[in-house]
Amino acid sequence: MGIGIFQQLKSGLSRAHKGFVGKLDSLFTRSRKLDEEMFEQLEEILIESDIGPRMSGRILGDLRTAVKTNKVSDSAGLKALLQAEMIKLLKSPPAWNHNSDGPTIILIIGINGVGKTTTIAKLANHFLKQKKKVLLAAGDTFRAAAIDQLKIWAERLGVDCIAHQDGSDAAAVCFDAVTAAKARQVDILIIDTAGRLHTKAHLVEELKKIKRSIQKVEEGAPHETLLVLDATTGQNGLLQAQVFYREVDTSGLILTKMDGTAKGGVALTVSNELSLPIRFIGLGEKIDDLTDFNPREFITALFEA
Ligand SMILES: Nc1nc2c(ncn2[C@@H]2O[C@H](COP(=O)(O)OP(=O)(O)OP(=O)(O)O)[C@@H](O)[C@H]2O)c(=O)[nH]1
Ligand SMILES: [Mg+2]
Repeated sequence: MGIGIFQQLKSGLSRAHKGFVGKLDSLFTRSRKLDEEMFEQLEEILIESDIGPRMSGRILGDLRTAVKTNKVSDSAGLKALLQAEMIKLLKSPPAWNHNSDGPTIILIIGINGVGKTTTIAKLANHFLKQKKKVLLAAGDTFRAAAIDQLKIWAERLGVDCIAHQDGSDAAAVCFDAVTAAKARQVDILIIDTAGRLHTKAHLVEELKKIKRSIQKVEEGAPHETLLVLDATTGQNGLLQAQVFYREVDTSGLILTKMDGTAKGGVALTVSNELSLPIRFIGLGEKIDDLTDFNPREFITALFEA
């Protein structure tokens, strides 16, 4: 891992570090003995850090066993075991579903305000750095100004953006965008979508319609459908988002605003409860504030930040 990326992770996770590891350290100063009372307080800290009760219970169970097997008797040893346990629970994302015969099409979904459009700009920047040819599509035709927001990013990044007028049919924009992506031989097409429509049912229906229209041009697309979640929402909100998007096939998650949360555990909860890999995390509002997700780097940075 590049030292730059690790530093970026550490500074982006500094609030989460203070919140979570700060609590751990103060517990370990208070109670040096690894007794039942200490384990109970540890479980409380995990729950307060947005690791759900179920996962916290599981972590505690594994920790108790590991403490015995490894004959750990001090808090430093326990902290190391906890760190290892958290890395284990965050499964590494599987290989990216890359389209070798044409554009890789990434559909970005998520409720309003979670950071979809900003993340699309960050992703475009990420792929541009890998010398990929990138195209954007303004599939949020519902919210006034959404199209302009994406166009401005596209201009700044020097990439093209396929857009129709406000209020036009999002599925038609996506159809045009995939057609253009193929004709222009782009490597990556990233599609923005609305986070709010008249009703949730409309939104789900629109996303399904968008997928159908993409598939009319490119079979097997979209290659990745990434659900964007705001890490500051708290785990209940995040799990609600999942219920909402259950009907839309999703291949992975992007957790935004990790810089804004003091509860680092949210990553563990969402990827486990939703059984989806986290692909990227957002660490700020700037274009470079996005990193690939890697469990070991993430947890190490959280513990060390
Ligand atoms: N601190 C922080 N802010 C972020 C991050 N990602 C996005 N934001 C901010 O979140 C706000 C909403 O971002 P948008 O990209 O407009 O969100 P959206 O999901 O496209 O919103 P809608 O189009 O309304 O559905 C903006 O102020 C972004 O700057 C992040 O990783 N960290
Ligand atoms: Mg948007």
